Amino acid sequence: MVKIDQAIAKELVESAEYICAPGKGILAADESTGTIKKRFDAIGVENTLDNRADYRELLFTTKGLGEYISGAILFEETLFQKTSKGEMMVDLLKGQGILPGIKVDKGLVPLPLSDGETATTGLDGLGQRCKEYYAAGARFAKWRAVLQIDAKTHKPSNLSIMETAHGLARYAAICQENKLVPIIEPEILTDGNHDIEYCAEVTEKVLAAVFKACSDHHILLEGALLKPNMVTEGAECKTKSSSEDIAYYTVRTLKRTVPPALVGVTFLSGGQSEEEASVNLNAMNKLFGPTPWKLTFSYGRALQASTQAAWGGKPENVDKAKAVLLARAKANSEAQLGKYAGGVQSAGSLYEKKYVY
Ligand code: 5MM
Repeated sequence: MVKIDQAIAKELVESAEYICAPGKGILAADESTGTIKKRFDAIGVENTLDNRADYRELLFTTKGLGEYISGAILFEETLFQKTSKGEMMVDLLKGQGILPGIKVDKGLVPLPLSDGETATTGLDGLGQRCKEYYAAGARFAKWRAVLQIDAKTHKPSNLSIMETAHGLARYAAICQENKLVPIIEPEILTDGNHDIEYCAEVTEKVLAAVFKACSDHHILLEGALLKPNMVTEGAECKTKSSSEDIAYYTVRTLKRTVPPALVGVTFLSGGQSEEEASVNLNAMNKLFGPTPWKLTFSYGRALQASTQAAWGGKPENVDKAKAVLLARAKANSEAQLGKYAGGVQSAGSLYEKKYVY
């Protein structure tokens, strides 16, 4: 059995545990240039380098954010970017006790000879990039694989599951060798009319394959994080599950597949509204905790939608937008502790059909 260097292992464990401290979670602010354009289009902001910097400066200078957020995932541009005042973005984060993270995948391509399924790219040269990201201050990384779900067309196919598991495990090994905690993100999309039980079945199959591949690739689970979808019904399913049902099926699926050695599960929000994402996380921790791994958040849309709407690209709205971000971060922090009472101001549904970009 190949063993990871003990000094590296120690650092990985410390970083992963830091991220999963009680009441803390991750702000996923790693939208690629194309994705942030969609967010900016929705609020009438032009997608320029300066506007992207202004927006991310707003996020990272929100006073008190570090009380609820322990890590922020950045797009490569942001990791090396300065604010208008010449400060490095990563220094803003570090000043708040927030670990900088980096999205290292290079996006999706069609999986050849499949029925429209996708593969994630970015393994070539990843080791060298990880070294540069670490030198720039990153301490964890993220790689997103995307799977479709459809009983009629047998999706995800075995090929898609194998590709996902292998790609995530290879990426995780390269990250760990380079002192970055890997966030392993196999996202099963919510498109479709399937019920929650079918989602549970598929999620179980996918996670089992992912952790088998992690074992084959000698991943140090004590220095790694999983970023899965919650188990829910499809977006077009007529029967809507309660947060208790979502929590039950999600925790049951994790217990069947995720080794207790893993440090934490940091959920994606996957098109849930901000409030749903908080309430569902709260239900898991309140009704089914404690679990062997921390259950927390790594939300993109569900932490930023109201903030973006409040900002609208206007300097005079910056303080208001910061207050909105802080309120949602606090709500999710409480949800991590199973103490969220609900009702904090939030945006409506954030579902996007075919979130495959
Ligand atoms: C913030 O969005 C992340 C990057 O998206 P692109 O690669 O499409 O630009 C995304 O990976 C995100 O971290 C996860 O999907 C979770 O985000 P949500 O919005 O589902 O919580």
